[in-house]
Amino acid sequence: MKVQVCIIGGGPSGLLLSQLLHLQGIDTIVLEKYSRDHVLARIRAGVLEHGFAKLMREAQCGERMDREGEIHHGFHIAHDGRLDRVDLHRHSGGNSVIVYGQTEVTRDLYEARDRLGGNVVHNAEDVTLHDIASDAPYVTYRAGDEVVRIDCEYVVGADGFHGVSRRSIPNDVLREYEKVYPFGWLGVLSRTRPVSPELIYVKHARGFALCSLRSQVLSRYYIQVPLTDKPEDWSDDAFWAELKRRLPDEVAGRLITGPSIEKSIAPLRSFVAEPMRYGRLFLAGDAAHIVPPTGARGLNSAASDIYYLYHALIDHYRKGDDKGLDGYSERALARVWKAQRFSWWMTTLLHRFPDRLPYDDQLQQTEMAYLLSSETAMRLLVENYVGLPF
Ligand code: RFL
Ligand code: PHB
Repeated sequence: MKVQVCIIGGGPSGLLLSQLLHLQGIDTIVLEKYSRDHVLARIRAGVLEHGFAKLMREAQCGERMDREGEIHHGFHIAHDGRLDRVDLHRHSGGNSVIVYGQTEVTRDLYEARDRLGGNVVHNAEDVTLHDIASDAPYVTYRAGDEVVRIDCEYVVGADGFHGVSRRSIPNDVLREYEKVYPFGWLGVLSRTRPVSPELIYVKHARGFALCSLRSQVLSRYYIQVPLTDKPEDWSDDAFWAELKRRLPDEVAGRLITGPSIEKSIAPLRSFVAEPMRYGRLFLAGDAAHIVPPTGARGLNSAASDIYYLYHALIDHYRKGDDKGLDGYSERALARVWKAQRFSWWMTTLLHRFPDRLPYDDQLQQTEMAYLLSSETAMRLLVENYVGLPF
């Protein structure tokens, strides 16, 4: 089989790129390791920036997002028993974010791919990249006993942090920058009314917490836990009790609890791989970079990669202009590092670090006080949270 662009990974990055390219008459195949049900069972991001939403609309996948997603003009920061509001709308000059789950984004993208007859292969095992430094790369995968070969012009590695694409770049070319945080987030999804119509990020002496939502009947809560904890260690009752301890009294008093529908622990990590291009391989999304979820940047960073790559491929196929492809890595990384900086900053501001010094506590408190008293500091936060321009 021969296609123009072979995309590895059927998460939001891979599906969005294949949909956008298809609409421009560029031929793609998506190779996904797992079943569709498996991909759609993952609960991840909840906050989308406008740049991402715009791309979804351009991909003709924005209809349900615009109907069911909630526009949020602000969020809250809870600290020292108080609740302060961050006014996204005011400090960004009218911008906001959309609360719409990544699971729904992915579902909409799959449905759009089906509508156009897009080629998405599930349960593609042993995906292997070949000759990516040559002008004739190809990818093989196994379907049962059969090995299938896809010849292509370009390969896009959108196969997440644990994928194979990044590992196909030779060690003497690839540079990796990594920071692993000494804690994780225990997340619970429950069919209960959210405690607040807007998100609440909580800084507390017992550790960080986050009150988020998927809709007015579906809540998503997180608490910071040690890396050694397992989801089975936490009964629903223990989770709700710990969350309540970290919330200001007036918020804890109105928290509605219920059985968890999903419970999982995500370790917190910052990671960047450079370069994001090697020969005919282009990396996009979590395959190239990871952020701790505190700043809600992960999926949104993937969106700018897809935007740059999509336009670079159009320029190549339409005009024979390769400037976009040649500059892709540098351009994408410039924005990726800004998302890294912001996510690290939000994480440092709000979490309790086990090895911190009393000096670090003082700095953290000063940072919070400064943020809440300075319009300039607040604007910096908001500019990054609503998303820097692509
Ligand atoms: P994904 O979603 O990991 O998809 C990669 C796909 O590739 C497949 N795959 C392979 N396919 C073929 N062959 C192989 N060898 C393969 N290996 C893997 C996988 O099965 C998968 O389907 O990467 P993608 O598409 O780049 O998307 C990135 C986002 O998923 C991620 O950045 C966000 O979820 C991060 N994130 C958030 N981002 C936001 O922008 N806003 C948020 O509010 C937000 N909240 C979060 C988050 C991530 C979280 N976790 C669990 C880390 C909250 C949490 C808790
Ligand atoms: C979520 O709803 O899952 C969520 C929201 C905001 C974040 C991280 C996760 O910063």
